[in-house]
Amino acid sequence: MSASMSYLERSKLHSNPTAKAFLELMERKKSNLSLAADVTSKAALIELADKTGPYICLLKTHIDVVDDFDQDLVDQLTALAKKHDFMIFEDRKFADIGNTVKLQYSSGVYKIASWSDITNAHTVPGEGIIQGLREVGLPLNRCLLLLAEMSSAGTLAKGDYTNTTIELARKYKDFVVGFIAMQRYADKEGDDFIYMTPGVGMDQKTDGLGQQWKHPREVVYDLGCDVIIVGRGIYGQGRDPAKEAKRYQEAGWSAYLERISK
Ligand code: S5P
Repeated sequence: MSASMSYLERSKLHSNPTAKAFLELMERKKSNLSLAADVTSKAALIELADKTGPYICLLKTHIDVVDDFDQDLVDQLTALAKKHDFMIFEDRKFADIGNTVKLQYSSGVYKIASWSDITNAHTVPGEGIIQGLREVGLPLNRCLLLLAEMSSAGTLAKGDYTNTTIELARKYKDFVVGFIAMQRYADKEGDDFIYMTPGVGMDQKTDGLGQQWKHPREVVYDLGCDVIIVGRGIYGQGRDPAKEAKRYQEAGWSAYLERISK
């Protein structure tokens, strides 16, 4: 696929139903913004999702940082996803052998596979991690992103590691629909990966803990990525989350429109 195709055109190229529906949703909602909702209470997470809901295509959670997690939180987030028309991405970053990740994905306190449309995994264990997650996720119509690169300073995910990750994604295309990546990679015949990029912020460059933030236009227009993942730029201290979410939605969407018309 080419970076100049619309999300809607690209939705037709996907066999995975969630990837297809996600690309359609982005076009319908005119949003390529994912909120990284890294807050530690159930009430704060629900409030943030409700306020930013009108502007986002994807709510990205770290469910294990919520102090008072319970099934009602999942029910409320799922209801908000319906109300505002967004999907849910539990940023679990699985990193174990196939048999273990199957259990971590399906069971335990969080039962991630039962509610999260999209999740992600590191490829450090080799392809067994994809096989394990796929056994659980595919029958539920879920899909997976692979971490091909990271946004943090000094990341080891680069070079051969990234290239092998791309090859693994090609091998399991029915389930692996894209990457966490910092740039779009060269396509091979038949590729259509969804690129989601964290480390996006318009007001600051770093957080003092290795995070590096880029402007949405650089990410979507210059580097060809599809979804901007924004956390503290939206809900950080003193910010109005709805106002900031709107600002990031507009910046991300106008960079996309500019890209597809180049
Ligand atoms: O390489 C990465 C991958 C991810 S998924 N770098 C990241 O920062 N992330 C996640 O994106 C991270 O876990 C956090 O939830 C979000 C970035 O948040 P922000 O507050 O720095 O915008």
